[in-house]
Amino acid sequence: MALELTIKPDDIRLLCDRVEAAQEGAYAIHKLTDDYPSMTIDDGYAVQAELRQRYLAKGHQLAGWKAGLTSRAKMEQMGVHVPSIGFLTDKMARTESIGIKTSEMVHPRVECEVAFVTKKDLQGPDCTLQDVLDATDYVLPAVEIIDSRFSGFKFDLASVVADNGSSARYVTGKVRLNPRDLDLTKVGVVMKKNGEVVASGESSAVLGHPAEAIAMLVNILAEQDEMLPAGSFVMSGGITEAIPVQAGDAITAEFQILGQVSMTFV
Ligand code: 0L1
Ligand code: MG
Repeated sequence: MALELTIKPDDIRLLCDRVEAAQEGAYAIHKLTDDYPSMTIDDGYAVQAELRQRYLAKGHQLAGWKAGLTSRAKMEQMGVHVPSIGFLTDKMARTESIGIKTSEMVHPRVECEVAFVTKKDLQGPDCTLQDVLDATDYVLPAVEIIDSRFSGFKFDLASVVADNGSSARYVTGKVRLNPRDLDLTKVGVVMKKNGEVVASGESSAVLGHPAEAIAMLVNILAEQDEMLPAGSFVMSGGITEAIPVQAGDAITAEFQILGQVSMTFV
């Protein structure tokens, strides 16, 4: 099953130029549907695929995938009703010990996520939660730093998909657990900014079960004639709403059972 496009290939490339320049230059642009009101989610995925090819051609390595907008809190926060996916590269990965530069982003926000690493290929279109659990090597805690390139973090689904689901940076914690050794619907998280609790939630907020978000991601990949190979790193989506950060902020995400992930912004 291939994407059904309503925008011509030349215009897909032009929209990709805009998104790529805004991501690399860390500046805000207006949402793509302002100029292409008929743009569909499939058109957005075509822009995202073009962006991925461009980054890979520049030598970035594909590091994994992320499911986005997978909780009611996130959908309500962003005014959309369907989850999305985006790709992750090695250039987006950050460690806990080195300050994350806010000057390289427009208006970053952080969110707590359960991440998965797979040990078997996963192929849609009928991938299920159980398929994901059977294919999971381990789960680990993660914080995603999202950064919509659209002014005021205001967009529609087609635009945000083209902007690679606002992917910007991510940090993982050290604990790795077999998914059978914990109840993945009951991982409580508390996010602290500069020592103050700013968000909290439970992993069931992610489509009822974070593995459901991974299954959804695999099924969306199938619509693009792609699969999720064994060894993939995948983030399942924010458990709480995303919290704005700026230079000087220290963030700690405390996950029940999965430990904590900390980072500072400079
Ligand atoms: O990871 C996410 O849930 C982000 C998806 C895109 C929407 C946003 O920028 O909040
Ligand atoms: Mg996210």
